[in-house]
Amino acid sequence: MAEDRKTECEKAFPGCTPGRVVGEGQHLYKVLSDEDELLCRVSGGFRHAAGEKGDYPVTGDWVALRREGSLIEGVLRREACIARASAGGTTERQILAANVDLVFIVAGLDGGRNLTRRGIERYLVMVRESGAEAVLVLNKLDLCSDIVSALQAAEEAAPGVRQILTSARTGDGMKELAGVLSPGLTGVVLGPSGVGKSSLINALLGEDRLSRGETRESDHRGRHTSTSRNLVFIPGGGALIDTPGLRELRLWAGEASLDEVFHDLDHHARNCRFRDCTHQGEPGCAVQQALVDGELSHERYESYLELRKELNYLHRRSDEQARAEEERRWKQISKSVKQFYKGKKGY
Ligand SMILES: Nc1nc2c(ncn2[C@@H]2O[C@H](COP(=O)(O)OP(=O)(O)OP(=O)(O)O)[C@@H](O)[C@H]2O)c(=O)[nH]1
Ligand SMILES: [Zn+2]
Repeated sequence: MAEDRKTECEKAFPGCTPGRVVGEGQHLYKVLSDEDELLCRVSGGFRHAAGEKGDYPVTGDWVALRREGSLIEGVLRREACIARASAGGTTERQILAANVDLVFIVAGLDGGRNLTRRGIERYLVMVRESGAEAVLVLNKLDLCSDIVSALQAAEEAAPGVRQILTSARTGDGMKELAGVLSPGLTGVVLGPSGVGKSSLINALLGEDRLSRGETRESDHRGRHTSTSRNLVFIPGGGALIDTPGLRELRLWAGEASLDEVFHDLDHHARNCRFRDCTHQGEPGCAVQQALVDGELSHERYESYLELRKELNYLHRRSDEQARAEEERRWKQISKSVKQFYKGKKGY
């Protein structure tokens, strides 16, 4: 148990003990403390104080626990969080995992749709936004017929990002993977369904803790089997959070994270004539020049534009929502004021 969490917990929530959320279900949280693992709910006070969904605990959170009644009284300070834009009507930040140091982005080397450059780039923007460190795990090495091309594609999509080749089936690369996750660190495993996230975690655990689905041989896609997020401890190493395959990864990130992931493009963009150059035909655009000179690939450029378009849309949407919310609040206030004066007249 981290000592600083104890101090923090005692200060903010006297009488409570700190614990870590190791699993989530409907309104239920599995919380591990120094003593044991408890199935908890949030307290009435917590619910009262909580504003939005994002205030509720997620896997990886440190929480203040009141043991009598198994109640969570509060969420302790969060470090790097992995988040995406929620699916559905309103656009909100949805936290998938909290207090994360490392993110293992898993891709499959078995062809099909398991190693797409766009997919990797999207995850990288997500990780950059969180502040955690990304590690690219290229799994199913045993099924790969052209390792050189696969590595080249991965390097193009994720320049400068650490890569580890693994096979959960044969055990290749597992030592290197385990070595990255030192004791005290928390990692999260992200990637599309069927790339072998659960298999990798099981191989690290040395047992079959998480259920596995069988891949349909015909289309390389695994069935969606994992249902909730779990945090497990790797023997002799750190902790790992398993997420269900993210089918719909809608980004929640700022422009800066995009520019950092596309630092190769951004490097050219600094020489554009106009500071607000969109790199889509303005005169004196250094990005266009880099494309002509072959210093930047068209594929990379297209990826960048696509992700930027998505982020612009996200930012517009959340601005609109914020404005609508503000308007609604003011209407509510002026209504209350009117009612107040109406009431006064009656006296
Ligand atoms: N040949 C081979 N098969 C693997 C490897 N890793 C995983 N698999 C198989 O791929 C399929 C999917 O593996 P899972 O571990 O369930 O994949 P997942 O990413 O956790 O999938 P979701 O739970 O749906 O997100 C299973 O049939 C595994 O046995 C590997 O390194 N080599
Ligand atoms: Zn430009």
